[in-house]
Amino acid sequence: MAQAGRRYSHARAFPDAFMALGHHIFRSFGTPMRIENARRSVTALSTAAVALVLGINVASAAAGQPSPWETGMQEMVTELGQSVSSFHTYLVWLITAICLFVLALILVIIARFNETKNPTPSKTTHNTLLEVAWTIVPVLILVAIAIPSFRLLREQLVPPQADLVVKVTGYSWYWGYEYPADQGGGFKFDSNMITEDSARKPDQPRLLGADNAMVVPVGKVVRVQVTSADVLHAFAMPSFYIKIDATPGRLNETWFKAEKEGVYFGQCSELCGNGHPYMPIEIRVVSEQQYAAWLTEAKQRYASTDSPAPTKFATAQ
Ligand SMILES: [Cu+2]
Repeated sequence: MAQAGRRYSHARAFPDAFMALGHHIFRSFGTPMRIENARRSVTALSTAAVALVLGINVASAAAGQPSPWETGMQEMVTELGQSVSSFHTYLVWLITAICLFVLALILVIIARFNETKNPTPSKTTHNTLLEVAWTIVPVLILVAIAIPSFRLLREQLVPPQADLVVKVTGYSWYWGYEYPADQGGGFKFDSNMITEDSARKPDQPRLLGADNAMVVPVGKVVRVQVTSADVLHAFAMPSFYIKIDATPGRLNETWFKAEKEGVYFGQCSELCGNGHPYMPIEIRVVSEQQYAAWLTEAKQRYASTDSPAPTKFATAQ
């Protein structure tokens, strides 16, 4: 479908789903259609409409980074992210149903109770059953939203027992990562955006690739402690469904458990100054063996002589 849309020269100007929709409408006016064609068009139309409604990109969204004309969320690689993504879809369906219901009511009113059809309006002012119903039904809808919503919020805000703690510090305008010594680390390093196109690895998109990535093992609970050394920043990784403020003088905390190995990209998400768009976050999720190898290598590469005492994260607050 997305391919069909791209045949037009102005295809780039609209999201794929929208183009596909336009393409099929255009075709249905332009040529006499046979029944199968009509049926196929209806299927394509409804698929495009559903894609638009659900915010799903017809050209599927890639994990770890944004893709052109993506309208939905990035593919989630944490269980929490997947739950939130499903919750989002559930809400869109709910909102759609409510909108269609209200639209239907308005249309009925326009058709049946206009001045011509209904010249002498009824003087009814109260209807107990109706009034109870339109109070209770919205309450039930809100409860149906609140229960899964608070469950997800709790899951997000109460971190499980961590396998690994990483301290992240926002600077103007780069990130610093610190791995505690009692977990095989004992080093810290800075992570800057790679500015030279030629210096980027093939899997690093422009403006998102960092010279030193944060590396974590797959399937482990990683607790991220976030602070800032100067102004407000925010540590955000869309594929993990995390975003938390980096505030000077305060230690914030979030967590994730990445289920899939890969390279994931995020950005500072608090307007922090003129370098704000140039402080990407790159997280490489690797196997445990690769992580162990990286730890050994990182300890030598980032060996620092200025702070021999290991950082005590437990007392950092
Ligand atoms: Cu920032």
